[in-house]
Amino acid sequence: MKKKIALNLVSVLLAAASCQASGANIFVECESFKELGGWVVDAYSMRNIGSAYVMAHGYGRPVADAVGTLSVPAKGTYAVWARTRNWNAEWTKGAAGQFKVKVNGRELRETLGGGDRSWGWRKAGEVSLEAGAAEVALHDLTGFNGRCDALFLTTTGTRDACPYQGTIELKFGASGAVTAGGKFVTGQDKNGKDIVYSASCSTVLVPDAARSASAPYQSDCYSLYLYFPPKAGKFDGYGAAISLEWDVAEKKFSVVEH
Ligand SMILES: [Ca+2]
Repeated sequence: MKKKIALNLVSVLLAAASCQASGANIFVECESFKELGGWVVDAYSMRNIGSAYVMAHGYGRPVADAVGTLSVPAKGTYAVWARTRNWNAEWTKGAAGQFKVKVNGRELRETLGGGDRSWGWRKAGEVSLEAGAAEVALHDLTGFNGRCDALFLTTTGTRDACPYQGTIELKFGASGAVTAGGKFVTGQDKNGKDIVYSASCSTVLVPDAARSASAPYQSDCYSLYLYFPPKAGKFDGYGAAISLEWDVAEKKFSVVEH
């Protein structure tokens, strides 16, 4: 369920579950899987999430599994997170595109594709893995456009929250433009020190000069997305997305938390 937080300050910090990430992390893009099965690569949400995703386009019949290979750095119990969304949530309560994640042929507990319409990390389950290669698969259940962008397996944060979260800072400039920056803890180095990534978006929301200064934003819904460019050998590639609503009467933004 959505809730709103009023933004009255020039700058506001959104504490999105600060984390103490450590241990082993594995990140994999689903569109890079060695076999896509019946899943197709779609780039429709590139502007919002910074990546392509795979989609089970089966005209109502479940499609064949998409299968990828993981390189597991260390033995352990891994929480498995999938970046996905419920694409039909704004029209119906049910989820049309449902799927599960399989690791080494075993289905994980949670059915994915439901919940909120926005893209986010949803927990697929937990699995014990040995160091070395492992096989991961997306197992379609409905054949009706389930979507998955990426998978993240981690030996930390196995209970409640994906550890790949952090803090987003919004800044409202004098011109009405909104910029955002953020810091995310994405792991620990060999000395146990947090690895903190910073990112900024310089031109996220720019008001239309043709509108009045008091109500520069016409549409009522905006999304901000922080993107961490991939670096070789490190887990990264994504930040987080937030949604803003412009209240015309109040002339201020609200942050919509999904
Ligand atoms: Ca992707």
